[in-house]
Amino acid sequence: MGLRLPRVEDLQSRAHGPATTSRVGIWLGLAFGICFLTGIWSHLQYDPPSWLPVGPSPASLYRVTQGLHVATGFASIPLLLVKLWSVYPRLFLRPPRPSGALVVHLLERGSIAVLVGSALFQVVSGALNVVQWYPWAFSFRATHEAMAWVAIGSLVLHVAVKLPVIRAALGANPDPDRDPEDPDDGEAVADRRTVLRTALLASAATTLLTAGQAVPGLRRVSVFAVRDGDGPQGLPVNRTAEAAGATEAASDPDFVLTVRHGDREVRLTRADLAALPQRTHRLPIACVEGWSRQATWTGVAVRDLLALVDADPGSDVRVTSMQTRGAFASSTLPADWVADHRTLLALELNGETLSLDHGYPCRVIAPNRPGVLQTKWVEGLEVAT
Ligand SMILES: Nc1nc2c(c(=O)[nH]1)N[C@H]1C(S)=C(S)[C@@H](COP(=O)(O)O)O[C@H]1N2
Ligand SMILES: [Mo]
Repeated sequence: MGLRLPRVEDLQSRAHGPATTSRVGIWLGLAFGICFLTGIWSHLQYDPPSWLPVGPSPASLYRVTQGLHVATGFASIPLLLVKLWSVYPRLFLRPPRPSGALVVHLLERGSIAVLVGSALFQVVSGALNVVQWYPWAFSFRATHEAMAWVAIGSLVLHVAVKLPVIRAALGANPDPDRDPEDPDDGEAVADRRTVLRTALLASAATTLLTAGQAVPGLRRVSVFAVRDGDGPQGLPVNRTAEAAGATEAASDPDFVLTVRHGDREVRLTRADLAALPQRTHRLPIACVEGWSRQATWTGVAVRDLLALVDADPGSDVRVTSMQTRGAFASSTLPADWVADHRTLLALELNGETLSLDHGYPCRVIAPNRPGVLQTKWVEGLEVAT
């Protein structure tokens, strides 16, 4: 017996085929759609354009959108795998003979390759970002966003092309591939149900095992969560002072914060900051990696600090930190956030002096902001002109 490439017919199990593919496809499309929209939202929230109706309220909005983004991303993984399994025999379809049909065939295959490639890239790069492993040289954020457009574009094209097949598979006849003449067909339907049930269960399990990092009641269930909710002062730490190379400067007793507005400048020691009127607010840290946690923060409102240098509270403020290594050493607080009295330069967390890893001597905490922009170890605030 000679060796030969398998043919589609060799690989047909009873659960393969459009009925399975379409049903998994609906769940996958839903998860991917939510993941796409919340992802674009996150991208916009990093640097809100003026046309975007987003501000400091509601304070937990980003917590919800980013929690959904990461949860639906993880939910997609088993669905994507099952969907690929349900169609893989088609990889061995032989191209048609007439050359016109061949062009259409190649175009269709090409668009599927782009869709599968970009979808796999999104879930893999997203998952690796969550575990903070960056085995690549490109910018995660820019690439993940660009590929999101490629994936959603090819998905829309794919659904449009397959609409007749999807319609037939899901159409008036609830079990379109059931042939009443064929006694075996009841089993085919049962097989398909098993595959679908397994896909949904695996997807729900993946979500449960990770989503607890954002949903308080689930924390104990979510053994796969990257942040279990533990950390000094009841809050996980994303990057320690040591990792950011901030330990030395941040623990210097001669620390001063500089607040600058044009040529007006005020320098404040930590004792000076503690002597200013203090405000306390309950606000979440909502990391882009999906974990989030509420905490009680006490400190000086950024707008009160601007008043010391006669700056309008409706100004953008550039925040710089003492960090010497890695990204996110600085951020810009947009005017709408600065004007909000809940936007703090925090000195205390959950009733205690900030620990070094949470940003001692002072750090930014603002409502409805991506975690990466809640800058720790702050040494400078400068009104942007
Ligand atoms: N200077 C500085 N601030 C930073 C970071 C950083 O790497 N450097 N990480 C940010 C990220 S990604 C998050 S999620 C929050 C987490 O705050 P926490 O470590 O106090 O929980 O801090 C933010 N502030
Ligand atoms: Mo983060």
